[in-house]
Amino acid sequence: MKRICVTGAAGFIGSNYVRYKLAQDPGVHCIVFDKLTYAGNLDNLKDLPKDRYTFIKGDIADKAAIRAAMEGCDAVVNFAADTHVDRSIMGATDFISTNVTGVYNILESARELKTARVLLVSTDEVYGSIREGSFKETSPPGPRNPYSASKAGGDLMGLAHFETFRTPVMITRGSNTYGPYQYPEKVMPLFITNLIDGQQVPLYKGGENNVRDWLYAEDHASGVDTALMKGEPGNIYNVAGGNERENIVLTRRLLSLLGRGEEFIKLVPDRPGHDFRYSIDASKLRALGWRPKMDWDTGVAKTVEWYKANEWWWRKIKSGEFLAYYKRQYEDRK
Ligand code: NAD
Ligand code: TDX
Repeated sequence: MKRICVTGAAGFIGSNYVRYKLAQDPGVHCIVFDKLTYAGNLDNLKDLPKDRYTFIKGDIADKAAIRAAMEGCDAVVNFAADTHVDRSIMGATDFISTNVTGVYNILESARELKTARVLLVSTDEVYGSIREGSFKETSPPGPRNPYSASKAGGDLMGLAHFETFRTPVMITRGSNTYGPYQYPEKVMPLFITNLIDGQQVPLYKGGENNVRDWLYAEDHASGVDTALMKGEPGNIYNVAGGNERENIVLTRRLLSLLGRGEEFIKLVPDRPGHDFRYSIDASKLRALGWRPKMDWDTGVAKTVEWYKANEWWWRKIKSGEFLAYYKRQYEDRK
């Protein structure tokens, strides 16, 4: 593959994917197409060689713009999304525009341009919550919040496009991802940066024992790439970290790594409709040769070290828009 359009690649996982892909394949050039929402940040790509990618600012909800960016590309990998559950609870209009209409525009552009491979990056959240066992790719979607409902909408449109037009669509559904360059609204970077600053961490009360399955960003990138290169069109591939932890266990691990005591935990009102547990079975992707490489203890320690060493990256983000959101999300909660 010579030229890949990677949408949303100025965000967390997309930028980790471009870093991974450029290192894996010296002959590939990436078209980075990104709207630069509050979560998009060109600093995420700063260390990458400028001649290996081309940045285009644009919105996947703008059909002409995304079509033009995809022209001449062998593949499109879509990371562009509105991604934060709590923000989707405050209002989901942008989520629907990007995660459903935007995905539809990518599919239509791929059909018109005869793009050889289309990979839609999705999430384990589309299956909903599960008390015991793990969801397989054949499990029906059961999203329970506006974010996951919008992602399920995009997935279903992708599968329908394959059935109707034979658009060569693959879908990956990853578990909770962590690592460098994650916007500090998500639990791990939020808690790490608060603790570095000597601030309490807002743990959702009633959700302390809720479970998430943690996947290191580079392992998510290699999972997406395995599906892109070896997957069968019309198929879904789960990408699981295999590291299920209760939120309280994660929180205590971060406190310990950052030398803070239990008094740094502040229990705040729970997220409405808070999903209890996510769990997916990734044996289908493993059958294509994929394995996650990072163990949880090392990955969390490395992530803490990265945020400690890269204050230049997150201090400018934890200002302006972020502070307004933080106040609205945490201080004004009734
Ligand atoms: P992120 O919020 O860090 O980045 C999203 C990127 O998409 C940003 O660069 C943003 O500017 C861009 N974007 C948003 N709307 C756009 C639009 N309309 N047009 C073009 N660009 C747009 O997200 P992330 O955590 O890196 O997630 C990437 C993908 O992975 C998403 O599809 C998400 O659903 C999925 N996913 C995330 C996780 C996780 O734990 N973070 C887990 C599983 C799946
Ligand atoms: O302040 C917080 N306090 C808290 O207790 C935040 C932000 C979260 N939490 C809890 C809620 C969840 O149980 O931590 C857990 C993880 O929360 P998030 O980081 O918001 O992630 P989650 O809601 O699980 O969704 C994530 O994983 C799937 C990503 O944000 C999605 O984009 C992805 O699809």
